[in-house]
Amino acid sequence: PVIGTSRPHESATLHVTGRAPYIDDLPEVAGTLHGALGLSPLAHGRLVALDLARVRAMPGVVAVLSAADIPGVNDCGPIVHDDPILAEGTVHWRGQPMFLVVARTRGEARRAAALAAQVATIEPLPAVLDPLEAHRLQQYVVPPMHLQRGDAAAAIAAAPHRLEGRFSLGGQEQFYLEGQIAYALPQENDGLLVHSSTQHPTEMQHVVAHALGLAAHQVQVQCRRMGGGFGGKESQSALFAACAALAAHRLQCPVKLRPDRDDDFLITGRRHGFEFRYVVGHDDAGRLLGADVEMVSNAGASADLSAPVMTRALCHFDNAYWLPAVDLRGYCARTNTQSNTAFRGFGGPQGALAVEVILDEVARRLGLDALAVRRANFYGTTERNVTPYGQTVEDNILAPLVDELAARARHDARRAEIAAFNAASPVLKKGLALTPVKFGISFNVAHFNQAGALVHVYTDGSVLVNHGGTEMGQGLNTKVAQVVAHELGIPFERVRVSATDTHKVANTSATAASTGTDLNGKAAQDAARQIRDRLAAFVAARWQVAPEAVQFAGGQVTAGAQALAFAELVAQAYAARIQLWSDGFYATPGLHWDRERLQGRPFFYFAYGAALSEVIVDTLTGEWRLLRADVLHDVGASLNPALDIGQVEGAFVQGMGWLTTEELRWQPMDGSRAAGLLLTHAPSTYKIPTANDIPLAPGALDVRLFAHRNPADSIHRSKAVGEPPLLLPFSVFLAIRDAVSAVGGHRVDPPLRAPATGEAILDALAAVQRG
Ligand code: MTE
Ligand code: LUZ
Ligand code: MOS
Repeated sequence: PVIGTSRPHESATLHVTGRAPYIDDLPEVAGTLHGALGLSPLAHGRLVALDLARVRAMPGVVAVLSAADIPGVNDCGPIVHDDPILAEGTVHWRGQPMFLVVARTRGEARRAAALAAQVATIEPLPAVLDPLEAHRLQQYVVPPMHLQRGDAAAAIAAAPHRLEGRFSLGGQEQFYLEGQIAYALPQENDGLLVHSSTQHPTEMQHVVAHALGLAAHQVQVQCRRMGGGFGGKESQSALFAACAALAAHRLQCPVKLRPDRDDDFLITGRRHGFEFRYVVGHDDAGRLLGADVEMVSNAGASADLSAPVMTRALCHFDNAYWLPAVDLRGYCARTNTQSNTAFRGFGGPQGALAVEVILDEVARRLGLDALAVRRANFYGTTERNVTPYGQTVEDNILAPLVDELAARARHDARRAEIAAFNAASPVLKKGLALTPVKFGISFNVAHFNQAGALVHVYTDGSVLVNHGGTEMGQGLNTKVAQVVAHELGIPFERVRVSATDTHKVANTSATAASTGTDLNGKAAQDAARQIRDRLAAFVAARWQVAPEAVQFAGGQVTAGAQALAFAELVAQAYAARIQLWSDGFYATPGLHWDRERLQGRPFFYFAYGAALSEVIVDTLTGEWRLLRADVLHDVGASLNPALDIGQVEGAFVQGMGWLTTEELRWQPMDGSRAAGLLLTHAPSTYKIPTANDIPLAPGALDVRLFAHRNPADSIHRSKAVGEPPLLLPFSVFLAIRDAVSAVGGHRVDPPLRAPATGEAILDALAAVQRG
């Protein structure tokens, strides 16, 4: 069978042999010019003048373009239109592009662009880097949001126990291995072809068309693959696509724009850091009775996707738990930093980690096992099963999933073993935590939940598929090819998926919110079914059988004893003038959402999972290691277990990096030369996990898939996998907290911030030792 089997990624061989072409590998058309961006040297200021003549005089420079050269709208913001492509009037963060240099070579363009600080006259304005300071100033990129159920204040007042606290959570750089890039080529009659490394070709088409004053049908955007996106190329690929297109259109020459890693860090935003303030009321069993939470996200300089990110944060504060009364307020603070954007989980991880930290504290206060407190709060199956945003949780499998993991990974026994170890080990302390995940699947903006596909069957029986989704390494094209091969009953190898292209499938959504396979798999299935139905009707008439009796499997088409090779049938159908290609469409059913009240049914279904992590912490140095992690994750009926396990492992390690080693620091506005600079703008100072950070012992990162079929009518009853497992390494963070609190005999709650760097761990240890 082709569904449910572990096929390698469609480009696996190309990836590992270095033969998978990314945009910078495409053969350059003769006459290609290269762009580089001149960046703001200040975090905030009035842009009074740009002496571009000096830049134009640099060797190799062909043109220097600024906001005034944009013929259409100077905007690349995805929802709120507050994001200039090139700065106009004001600069809002240190690194904001002010002008575009186009030169014969990339080196010449970069050397000329490096004059930015010398050629810009900027009158400094006060800059705010800290989201809490912006919050005090009531400086937001979108209006505050409020999600409420019941009377939280009354529930807290009436509760047997009350807990109050704060939690600080850092942002995260996507660190896609292929950086942002666009290559724009002028086409006949004012057309443009833009190769863009983007999760959202249609959005790139719109931004380019608006910026240049063109119609959408003049702009073709193509993306064969990305070397990772992780949300960072959902909206923020637009600035690069627009700049390359602007120069190509103006100069009528091909123009490539590939910022280096440092510029990519300085220009683009990342995961929103969050600051939480909470008050909860709970009972003796640790059940949360009321929660009053303020979430302040660091939105950066513009709105970008901050509003839907905050919506998802608010709608994932419940994580796996029934919360009878909540009062959740979300503030997207405007700061003078890069504009933060989508990153795997899209606010969900931030919101859900807050409740996990709260439950961890509740358990410690009550002297109860944290897993017991979590279980006491789980959503029910027939009652206690409505989310604060009004959606009933109909597919809850938390209890059996967590029971299975806890048994397999010997949770209770290991708790006791760790307590014994810690009692005998004054310096090295072990910690353990088991955390669950519930993650809502669908875009929380209902109309994005649609997709299209195009399936061509050629007369030799080979098949070409285009769909609206983009391949960023996650294996979407492999899964869609599996779906089409299954419908037509042909071997996987007979199906090829080609580049995503706005000239083939129109009006696509971003490949995001983990919905790539759910949406595009269904659309491709629709297209393939139409072709199969036509072929079935054709052959049924010849064989004198009912069309439903015709089977497509194993490269054969059969009805009873009659059989024909698929390729032979296709050739005959072509001769009989049967249409051998089709489009397909899908829109997720049953979704509705009231954006003002934050109520409705935003999600088609939920994906679940749980992880148990064990760490060891050196309490003298703050160093630690992950000793073992056991994961049980729900992907419904897996379309491709190898790809799904790869997604779970990758998300686990990526989420672990976010919560432990990846720290973002900006130079404070201290009057120094570096004021406002993102100091951690390269791999030398920003530490992502490596292969050495996974547990060393063989099999010690043990990822398994929960046996389950999606009760919702998803593609072959599978579930989305891209983002939900990013929440699994909450268990690593809380295991570190557990180890730190062991120092104080688990009497003191460690004030451990995230990321739990060595420094943060030492700070928390010091606080615990003070008592
Ligand atoms: N996996 C790889 N290898 N590279 C990526 O960039 N992005 C993640 C996830 N897995 C990503 C990835 C994010 S943020 C999302 S939303 C989903 O993949 C998008 O793809 P899907 O909807 O097809 O799962
Ligand atoms: N909502 C969501 C969105 O849940 N995930 C996304 O990636 C997204 N992107 C844009 C707008 N809403
Ligand atoms: Mo993923 S953050 O939805 O691109």
